[in-house]
Amino acid sequence: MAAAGSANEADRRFMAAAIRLSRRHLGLTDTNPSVATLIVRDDGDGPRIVGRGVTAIGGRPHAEAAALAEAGAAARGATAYVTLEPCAHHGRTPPCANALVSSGIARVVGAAADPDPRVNGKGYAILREAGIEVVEGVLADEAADLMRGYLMRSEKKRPEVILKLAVSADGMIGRRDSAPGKGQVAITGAVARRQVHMMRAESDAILVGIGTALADDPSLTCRLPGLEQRSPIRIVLDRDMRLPAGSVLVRSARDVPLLVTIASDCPSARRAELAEAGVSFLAVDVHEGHIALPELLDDLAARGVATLMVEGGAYTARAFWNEGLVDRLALFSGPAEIGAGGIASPIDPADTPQGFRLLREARFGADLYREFVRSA
Ligand code: AOF
Ligand code: ZN
Repeated sequence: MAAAGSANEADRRFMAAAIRLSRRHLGLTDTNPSVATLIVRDDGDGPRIVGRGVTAIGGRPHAEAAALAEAGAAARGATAYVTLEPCAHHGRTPPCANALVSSGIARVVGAAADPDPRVNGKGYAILREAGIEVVEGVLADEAADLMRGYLMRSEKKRPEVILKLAVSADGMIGRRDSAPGKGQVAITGAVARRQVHMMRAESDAILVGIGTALADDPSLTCRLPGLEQRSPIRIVLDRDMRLPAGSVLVRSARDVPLLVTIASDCPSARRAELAEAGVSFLAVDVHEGHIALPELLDDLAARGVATLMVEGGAYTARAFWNEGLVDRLALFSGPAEIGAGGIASPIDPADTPQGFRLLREARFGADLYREFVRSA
């Protein structure tokens, strides 16, 4: 039986590199998390990466399989860095723990634990039983941070909700009575908007209220050069099915999936027309005039959504926030003022919201970005 083993500085460095690699397929691995594996060997002349892998687009093969294939015979006696506990189940691929054993790997350094009941400690146990030295939990929080949607969906059966909020210098998040076509108020600048597109690419779904869909006629796609194929499912909260067939959202429904959530008792007169354009529907209950958000989140998780980005508008943002459904707050503060007719932010942009902690802070052009996560 191998010793428990402990992590050293090089372990943390390679794990940090593996975690960076795991970002590559965020939002592209279906219900599977985007995991990375690095295989490192040291033949006396310093450590060298001989294999690297990331969970494939669509979720399979797993990261370990790709890294072992690249390493080939060089895996024998090497260390494998895995950002998630290697799987122990015969799913659509054989267990990665067994593949690591067969490869002759001598040591496995793992970051996050896998709550999937088919794994959940069994992966590490297989490795230990085979005499492999296992070190668990190295940079576990950093790895889990990138898999939080997967972890949330596995453990709580609902997606992680990221609220993107842009607050003006005078504390507003939008303007009231916005007429179609005239309602757009740019709070953030171009650099911050690119960051938002990156966040879209890394999410499974992006949601807006019908007010924003009517006022802005947005496309809600990721338009970063090279990442155009990474647009997530678009969701519109549209109790009464008011979304026009001529909207940019509906016209692009054949290219990027569009899900319209409607009241269960919504008359279906327009349904055929929108369905013809490629729109899908999700009927949800309405409580006191509003779509029941917790129920909607359950339904979305069941459909495989692990990370949901809520982009607005003001009412939708307030609803998610006030119902305590936000897990992560992506807060942009811009120098512009909205003035009369503004809708006040539910969050004071100068403070850390209660129950949250600041995860990172950055400047995008003239805008300040702060990301808060719910404290455990
Ligand atoms: C790994 N390496 O790269 C990933 C893992 O549907 P399957 O058969 O692909 O199994 C999905 C489960 O595999 C998922 O719930 C999680 O437990 C694990 N993900 N495991 O060893 C990987 N992505
Ligand atoms: Zn696996």
